[in-house]
Amino acid sequence: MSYQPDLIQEIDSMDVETLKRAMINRLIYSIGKDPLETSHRDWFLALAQVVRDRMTLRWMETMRGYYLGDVKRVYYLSMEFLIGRTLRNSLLNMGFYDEFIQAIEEMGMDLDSIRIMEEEAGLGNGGLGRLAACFLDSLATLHLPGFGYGIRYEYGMFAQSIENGYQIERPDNWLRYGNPWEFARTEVIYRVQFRGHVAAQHDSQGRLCHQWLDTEDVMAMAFDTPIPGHGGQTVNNLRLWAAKATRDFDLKYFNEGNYIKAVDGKNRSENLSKVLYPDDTTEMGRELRLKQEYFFVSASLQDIMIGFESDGGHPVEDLPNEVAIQLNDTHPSIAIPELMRILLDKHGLDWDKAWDITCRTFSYTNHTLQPEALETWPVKLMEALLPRLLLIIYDINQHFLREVSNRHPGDLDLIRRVSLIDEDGGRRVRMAYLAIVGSHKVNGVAKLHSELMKTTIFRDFAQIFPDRFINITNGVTPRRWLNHSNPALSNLITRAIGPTWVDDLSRLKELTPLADDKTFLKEFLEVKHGNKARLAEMVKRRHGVELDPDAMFDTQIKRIHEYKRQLLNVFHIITRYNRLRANPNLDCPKRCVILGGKAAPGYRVAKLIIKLINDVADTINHDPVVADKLKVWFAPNYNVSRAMELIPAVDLSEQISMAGTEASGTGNMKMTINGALTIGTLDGANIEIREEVGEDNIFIFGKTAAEIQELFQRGYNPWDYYYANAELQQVLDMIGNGYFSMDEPLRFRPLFDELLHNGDRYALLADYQSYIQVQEEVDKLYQTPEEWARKAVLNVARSGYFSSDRTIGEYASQIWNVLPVLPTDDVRLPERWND
Ligand code: 26Q
Repeated sequence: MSYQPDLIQEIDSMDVETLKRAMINRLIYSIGKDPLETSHRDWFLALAQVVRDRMTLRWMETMRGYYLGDVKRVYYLSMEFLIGRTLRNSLLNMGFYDEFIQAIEEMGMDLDSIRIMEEEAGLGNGGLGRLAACFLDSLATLHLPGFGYGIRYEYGMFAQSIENGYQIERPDNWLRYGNPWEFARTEVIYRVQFRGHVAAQHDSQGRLCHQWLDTEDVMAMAFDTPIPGHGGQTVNNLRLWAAKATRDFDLKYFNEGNYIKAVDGKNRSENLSKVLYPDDTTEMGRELRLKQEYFFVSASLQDIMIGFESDGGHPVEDLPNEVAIQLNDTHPSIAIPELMRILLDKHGLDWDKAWDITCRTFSYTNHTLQPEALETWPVKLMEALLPRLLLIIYDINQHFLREVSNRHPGDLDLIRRVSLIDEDGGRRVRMAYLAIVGSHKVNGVAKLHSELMKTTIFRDFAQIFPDRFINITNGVTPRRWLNHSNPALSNLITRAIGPTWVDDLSRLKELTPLADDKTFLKEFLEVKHGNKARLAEMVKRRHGVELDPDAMFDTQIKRIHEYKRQLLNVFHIITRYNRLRANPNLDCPKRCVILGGKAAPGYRVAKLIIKLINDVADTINHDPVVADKLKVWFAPNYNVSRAMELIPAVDLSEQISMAGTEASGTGNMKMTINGALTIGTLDGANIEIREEVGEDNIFIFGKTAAEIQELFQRGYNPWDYYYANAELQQVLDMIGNGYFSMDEPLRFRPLFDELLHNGDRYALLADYQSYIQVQEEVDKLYQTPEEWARKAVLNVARSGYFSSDRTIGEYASQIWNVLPVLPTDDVRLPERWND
């Protein structure tokens, strides 16, 4: 059929009557439900389609514009995209939220009861995955040609429930009722090879050629999700891959007459995209994980190359001018040898040319300094699973090490240290080193982290490639994390300075003079109190737990990890409890301490910390002596939706990792822009938060990264601190001796032992006193609400730097060299297409 633009019905009407008609017709014709007999979920699915319809043409026009403009594109490769719910975000970004609400209400429904029927897309663990989602929002908002590539996990991050104080994991079957946002591209499907062997032979010109043969293949099928930017003009694409069995796989066994085995094999290859690994640092070496990584990388690169080749007939040497590929941590770093494989084996390029193209195409973001969290894979596993890629990695290593030894003749120890292969204790491929060597830029995610990267884990590389290492401080999208999640504060801000802050967060600085305006401060306090009251009501309804909105909401929400030191928070809670028990009339404001976060299912200590928090909460919340001064609540199943409810209600943001361990943090930024004050160490982005908001408007405690280093070099003895501080000793003894676990007195002994007999790796004891002292200052300030509000308003006013728009602008200019593509009318329903 020929292309006939006049037949296309442009679905862009946003008036209330049209919306109502669309909603009911979608319900009937797409969902197949009788309007007289519907559930909230049916309505959600129908409404989602109404919204998606209004993005679809803009999305096609955006893609068309990139194609016609022949512009350089950026591809963001990430194992995780922690998107959360989409309905309200799309409505607000597309700009018809109010009309939509009115339409729903006129039909006798309310948005909230429908909106919560949406399953959240929890395709990520925590910060790294959520950062990828914020970046997609900013790319589209800035009109940048940016595409996300990842895996369409059938099961995302597990759901956490708390039973008897323990974490219980349940599978997250998020696709059960269908996903209304995605388009299945049954025709966009690529073959991904595994196992087999490599045959090397010389071609007619005498060049060595490699063939990867007799492989076991899996197919990758594309699912596309439109990503609207703020304003709804640019709509980008997120492409996620699902594993499908190959047809020849089936045939082989069907022909043998073994039906069961054929179907079983099919199931096993489709398992590849079944589940997200619920581990946000250690616990590596699982074969399925490596398969997932290569699976999505191989499919993405095939797709990228097809896009490149169909776009303007560029020679392959032009790739780095047309394409930038960002590696979100090392998880997709197998892309470097994979692109080499394509250039060498498919395009027949010589090594030097292929390597030059590869390095100029890739860049790598590092998200952790902890050496034990750096990804490595056993050579044996890689040899079995990806034999051709291992050979290429060997060749990359050989070229690299030759260059190093030319520059540093005879330095054999340097060669051993920087080799892509770790030869000690079972040979392993060091993926971070591979990512550095194969990229033109390597960035850390906050100033301190980027500095430490160069002086610790990657010291040798920073000397070899001094211009390669840069910092790009993380950010968060102000659309989701302020405009959507905190309407009360957003309205207050907009009334004061107008609406432009939503896509130019630096405008928040115009709030600065209002920090001295008593009426504004009063309004700010009312907004915060309202948010707390709303949260308290929800918590009461869902969990039966009473939170007093007049109390200070003191909040630590993030993955449970020893380095993040939730235990230090518990030390403070217990100290406060002991002080109140000893002196029930102690003059301090009422606190409600909220903790939340998931522990990796195999992380024993983290799970025990959750149980401790719940046992401590149980003791304290049942003690009438402290009832009107202290309350502790562990918020179960912390995820993006819970974060959006909690963060607007936070007074005090706990960012208390040991200095030098938290690469950046992004929750810290979200709470700052929502008018919380931070209590934190000089770690990650906390340092830059202090720089922005001013040291009088943040509570900093504890040792610096340098002091921590020195402490451990000197020989840190936690017992010194135990004996020097009676309150600390009491806290530790209560935990270790079963004060909170009378039914099982030794339950928490492993935590006590970790701290006192195992060296207290994260220096909780060393930072305890300073933490407690600063908490006293927090108390004092909270007793003068107006002073507190003044500082909180200054935090908001000075938080503009932490927008991911600023972050993405820096990636675009310093790494990718991509430019915005402003929406024009030329791309709208052209007369002829494809000539
Ligand atoms: C690796 C191998 C096997 C299984 C799982 C993993 C894995 C998965 C997720 C390793 C790491 C992660 C996630 C790491 C992460 O979220 N890091 C955080 O990234 C944020 C964004 O830059 C920072 O703000 C945080 O400081 C950092 O902890």
